[in-house]
Amino acid sequence: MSNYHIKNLEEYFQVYRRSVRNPENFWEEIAEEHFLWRKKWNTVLSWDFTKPEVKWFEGAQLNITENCIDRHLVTRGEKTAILFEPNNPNEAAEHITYRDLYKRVNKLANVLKAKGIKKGDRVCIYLPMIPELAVSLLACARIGAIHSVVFAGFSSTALATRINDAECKMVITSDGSYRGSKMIDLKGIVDEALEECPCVENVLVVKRINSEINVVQGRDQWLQPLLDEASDECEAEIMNAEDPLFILYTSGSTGKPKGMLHTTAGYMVYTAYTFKNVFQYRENDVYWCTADIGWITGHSYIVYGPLANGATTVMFEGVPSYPDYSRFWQIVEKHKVNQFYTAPTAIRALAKEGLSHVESSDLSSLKILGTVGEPINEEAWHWYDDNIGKRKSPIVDTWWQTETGGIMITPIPFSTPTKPTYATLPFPGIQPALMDAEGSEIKGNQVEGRLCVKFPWPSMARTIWGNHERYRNTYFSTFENKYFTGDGALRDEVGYYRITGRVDDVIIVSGHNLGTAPIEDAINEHPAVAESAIVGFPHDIKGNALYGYVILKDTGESRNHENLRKEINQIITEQVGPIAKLDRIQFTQGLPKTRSGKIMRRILRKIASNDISNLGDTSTLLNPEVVQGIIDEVLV
Ligand code: 6R9
Repeated sequence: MSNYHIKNLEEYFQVYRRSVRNPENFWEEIAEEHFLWRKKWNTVLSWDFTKPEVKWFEGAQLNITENCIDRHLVTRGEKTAILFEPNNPNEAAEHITYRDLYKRVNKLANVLKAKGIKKGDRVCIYLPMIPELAVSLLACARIGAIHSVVFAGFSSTALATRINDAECKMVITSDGSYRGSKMIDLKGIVDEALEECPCVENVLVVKRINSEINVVQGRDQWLQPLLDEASDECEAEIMNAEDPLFILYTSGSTGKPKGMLHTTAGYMVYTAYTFKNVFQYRENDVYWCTADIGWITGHSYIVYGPLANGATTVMFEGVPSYPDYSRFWQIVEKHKVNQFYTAPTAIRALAKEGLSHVESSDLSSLKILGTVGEPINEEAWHWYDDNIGKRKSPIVDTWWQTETGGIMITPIPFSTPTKPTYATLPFPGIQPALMDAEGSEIKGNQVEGRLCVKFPWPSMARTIWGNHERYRNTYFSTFENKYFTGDGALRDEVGYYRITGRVDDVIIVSGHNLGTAPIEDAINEHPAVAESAIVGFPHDIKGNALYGYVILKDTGESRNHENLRKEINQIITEQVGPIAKLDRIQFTQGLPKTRSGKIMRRILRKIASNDISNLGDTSTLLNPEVVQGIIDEVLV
């Protein structure tokens, strides 16, 4: 257990220095000691960022589910692996032991096989936060199928795009889902999506809300009867280290979503090692991450990282506001949660509701608090520290991305002194760099620049599914020989990092990454719309909200702007999903453009944020006169 648990700052620096001086040795030691391999590797790492090509633990063979489940059976067979807390607080929580999980995963794996799913096939998973979601990921991994989870809040159009891009043969979904007091017809959404998806042969349906569903003969089947018949033993497929484990889509600044591809061994080693250290997990702890498994945070830190450590991981089906705003804290008390990991947007929403919701619960079990997904503002950080952690529980502000697979910059609790709004120091093995606009690395402290990573780490995405050139172009072409994150950051006087936000056209709303392009495409489908541009503007709870500038076609008729606003948001809901709805829509005559025809979002952002005192240089615009026009419209 030499370097698995970092215990103090001195040890962090020692481990960090070693990890940078000799990365191969460092990761090899961790991989050797803490995992179950069918065969060891020949080479720890080979890499070339110009191609880009990165391979970890080549020659090794393993199955990640043997690491997440089988090997725990001897000592932890009766320990709770997944603690399921349903949407309805009156429905009993479910304690799924490692032995139960083993059986459920193997049964589903056998069902998938019987339906013709083989190693390398893609399976789309479109499920709410119920145990079958985690079980589905693991069942795919058991047989070497590549899972592609689509967040169950996405619309049928967004789902269809993702299914087609990965050419999924199967969809696993449910009749519907509970979200607070609402019920959502997931199967209906799948049916609509599949009208556009000829590649899907089978749909397996989990029964959750007992609703009537439309059954397409020969395609759709209820899952439970198939599970009842299936054996609970399924031999694990032996996977090569670099065999794909999953695809997960993330928004890009332009074009369709990017299917980030993660592979097996490196992802396992990195998520397990970061989980153990960032959350200082001890054997009998109860760990809860409130993310949805539809996002990378759920993949890495609800499912794979915790289970690889034999942890108890809570899965919550509901929302923080149902039945009321005390729900999170009641769950913490009920299950005596020790580590609690959530997003700044949730913290801000809960803070707004007042302390009475917090004070009614006993939070004394909490030891470590975490945040992820967007920069946390100082006020929210202090509210979290004062009222939830009672200034005793360190806050780990963890910076990372779908692309990075695991946590990259973070304090190590009880080792790294925290500082509000700072993600602090790189995790061992991570070599960040700040770059200036000319492409040179900015050395020293008290500097600000674009955040890059100079050296590979085991859980980095290996490609964009079906489009390696786009992968190279997006991440490895801006700065030579470096992975570019798309974020800006500053480094303070002691070397702590603070992430300042995206420097591209991705907008983070309530912690969800939204690309401007698909939303603008949706708006432009409205028959009255000629052109549109969206930007983010600061929002108390969501962090950013969306502001749309819309140019209407000149038809000579007068239009009812309120109705148009509703219609535009309706189209966005259908095409992208409700999370992408616009908070404000301004109908305008023109958009500021550069001479090459690119919309100058920088100016639109400032106007949307009510910050018109310093719009910067507008003289290079093709049409500088439209800027004043847009400002005047706001003032009316
Ligand atoms: C894990 C996850 C990635 C983007 C990332 C950055 C923002 C995430 C952050 C943070 C400041 C943090 N981000 N964590 N910004 N502080 N602690 O969220 O992945 O959904 O791909 O988003 O989120 O802008 O580039 P993903």
